[in-house]
Amino acid sequence: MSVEAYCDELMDGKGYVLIRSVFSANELAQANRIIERCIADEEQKVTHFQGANKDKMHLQKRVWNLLNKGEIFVQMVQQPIVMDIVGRFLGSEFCLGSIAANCILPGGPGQEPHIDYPYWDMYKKDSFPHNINHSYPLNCQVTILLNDFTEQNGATSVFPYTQKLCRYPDEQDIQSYCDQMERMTGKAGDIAIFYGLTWHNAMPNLTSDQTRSAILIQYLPKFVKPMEDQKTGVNSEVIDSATPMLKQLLGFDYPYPKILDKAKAANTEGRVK
Ligand SMILES: O=C(O)CCC(=O)C(=O)O
Repeated sequence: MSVEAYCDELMDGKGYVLIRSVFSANELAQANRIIERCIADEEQKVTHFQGANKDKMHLQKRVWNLLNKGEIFVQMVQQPIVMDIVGRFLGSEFCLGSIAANCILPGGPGQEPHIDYPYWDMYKKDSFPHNINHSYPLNCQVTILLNDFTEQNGATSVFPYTQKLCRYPDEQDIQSYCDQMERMTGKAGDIAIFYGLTWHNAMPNLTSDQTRSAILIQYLPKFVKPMEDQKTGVNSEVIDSATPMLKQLLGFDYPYPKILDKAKAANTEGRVK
């Protein structure tokens, strides 16, 4: 499939595509080893989208800011096929909004259907620009399957074509569209690319012995503020050895906001008397 065809599918087709066998067993092993260590060490980290069952929230773990956690994530975030597709979809100077792991442990409850940043609070429609619609995208998500995703272990669900509705799903929407729901099942190393306006959610992990882990990468057009603060959150060692692509992703090539007169922000030199 061509880059154009992928973009058409994200925009006007189902809103998501699966690409098989993008990452090798060796790359997955490196990523899984680090993430397993992080989730063993850290306090439970709940996701920003909660499922219905609060008693089981500790069975979902999130590891944020992966660029600081290992070189493998620095490589994954710059995967060349993904760079081509996202660069066409969001414009060539796109940036990184977030890279995190989402692990659904056995018995983990999953999430409710939602849309992703910067659309994440679109239930307040009035806080978004007049006439906002899906026709030019402010988000592109990539999910890297770190182990096989099955219907049993909580493979992400997705509601095809809902990106075109450009709205946060309510209870009634979910009832009306549930027959059309599909699952992003696949093998470890596959990736899903989707437009974050497409309703989706992690599903409950019904197994008793398999953790379902994914890396979630959020890409944004150059002018949208990243969700994770890349410039201050990413370690200087990562920044100092960054490729030109990574520097772009971290927002170093984009000059705004900027002070455009001689006055310094913190003093009154520029005040007109
Ligand atoms: O892990 C998943 O399957 C989906 C996670 C997700 O959609 C999110 O946390 O925004």
